Parts: sequence; C-alpha cells; structure tokens
Amino acid sequence: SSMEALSLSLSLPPPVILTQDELKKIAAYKAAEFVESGMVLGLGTGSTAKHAVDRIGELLRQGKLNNIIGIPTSKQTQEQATSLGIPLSDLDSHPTIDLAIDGADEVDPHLNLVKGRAGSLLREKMVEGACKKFVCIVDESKLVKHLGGSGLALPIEVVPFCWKFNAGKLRNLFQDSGCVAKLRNECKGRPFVTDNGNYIVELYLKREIGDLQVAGDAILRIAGVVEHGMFLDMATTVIVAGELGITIKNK
Ligand code: ABF
Repeated sequence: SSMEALSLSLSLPPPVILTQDELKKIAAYKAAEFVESGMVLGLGTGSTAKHAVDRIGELLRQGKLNNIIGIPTSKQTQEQATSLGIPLSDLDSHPTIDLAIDGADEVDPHLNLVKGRAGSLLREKMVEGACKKFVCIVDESKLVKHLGGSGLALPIEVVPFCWKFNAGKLRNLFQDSGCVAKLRNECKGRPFVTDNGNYIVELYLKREIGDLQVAGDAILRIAGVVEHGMFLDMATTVIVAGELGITIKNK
C-alpha cells in the first residue's frame, strides 16, 4: 500500500551527495596508494593535487612511507610540502621521476589533458614530462569529449614583453572558431604572474580544438610563447571520482 511505501522510504537513509571537493579528495587518496617508499615524486598543484600532497605527508608522518623525495610543480606546492615535512629536490638533481600526481581542467577520452588554470602549467609540463608514470586525478566534472569544448580557457604562458601582440597572434590561430584571447587577471588591474615571471593568456574557444598536436605545435612556434596547457599523451593513468565511485583509466 502507499502507507507501506511511505514508511519504507522514510526508513531508508538519505542519499549521500558528495561535494566536488570530497570527490577530489577521493581521487587524490586513491592516487596516493600508487606511492611506494623510495620514490621520487612529482607533486602537482591545484585543489585536487593539494589533497594528494596532504595524504603523502600524512603517510610519511605515520611511517607508512619513507625515503620519499618530492619535486614540486609550483612555489605553492613547495610551501605546502615543506610545511608537511616532505623532503624536496628538483629536476636538476633528479632528472627522472618515478611518479607524478596532479590534477587537470579537462580530460578527453584519450587521456589528453588541458591544465594550467592553477597557473603552474610550465613546471607541471617539465615535471610530468620527466616521469615514468603520471597519474592524473579529477572529479567527473572534468571529463570532456573534446579538449577546448568545455567553455573554459586554454591557458598559454607567454613572456610579458608585448603580450598583446602575442595574444593577437594566438587569437588568429583559432580565428575560425571565434576565439577570444584575454590576459589572466587583466580585469583585476594587475596581471597574474607565474612562478617563472611570465603572464598567462587565456584562449576562449568557441568550439573544440581539431588536431591537438597541430594546434599545440602552431602555438609553440610563436616567439614569446613559453608553453601551452595541452598535455597530449602524457597521463599514463587518470583516476576519476564520481557520485557512483572511482574509475581508473589506463593508457
Ligand atoms: C592543476 O590544477 C592544474 O594543471 C589544473 O589547471 C588545476 C586543476 O585544479 P583543481 O584541482 O583545483 O580543480 O592541477
């Protein structure tokens, strides 16, 4: 009867809705399970990677991990890791990294990524390009069919010198897609400055990027462009946390 149905539904626990930050933490903690003692670790940047660094610090403190060396991808992560007592080094001393854990802004079905909204794309690309395994951690909102189609910006690090000139060149590259190029934080009066002293030009594309490799190469041919936020064929694993659980995608 309807009364029985009502009492049954009242006795069920309320559905658990996880926040985006909780999902990020779930993905990050899962990635920390890939860390083994003695590893040289690339430490990512952003709110998802922050949870992973916290967890690695906790495992070290608990004695469940030891002999870790962290290679941070930003000054922010460097400070966080230092405060957690994670021993740090750099690529000059450790040109090969065992495992890097970092977030992303977009992930496509081939595990190509857009990164850089946290502003640290250059160091991330250097560190993640030097690692044997790169585990990318995201909540399910980051999944896209095609990079550049989410309405978010493609970040590009440029030298400050005549940035408008280069923003114009970048816009022209994607002219057919009605692209808009903006300097990050220009509207706030003071442009965002990266850890390397550069600016970030954000490309707002009106539709997804076609051939990613061709687009990336064309961007890098502009003198004054330092790096772009497409990480093509770099992630070896993507851990996606969603309302229905964790999915692990391997290349
Ligand atoms: C870094 O942080 C970036 O490469 C990416 O831009 C961003 C993702 O941020 P969040 O984890 O805060 O969503 O991983």
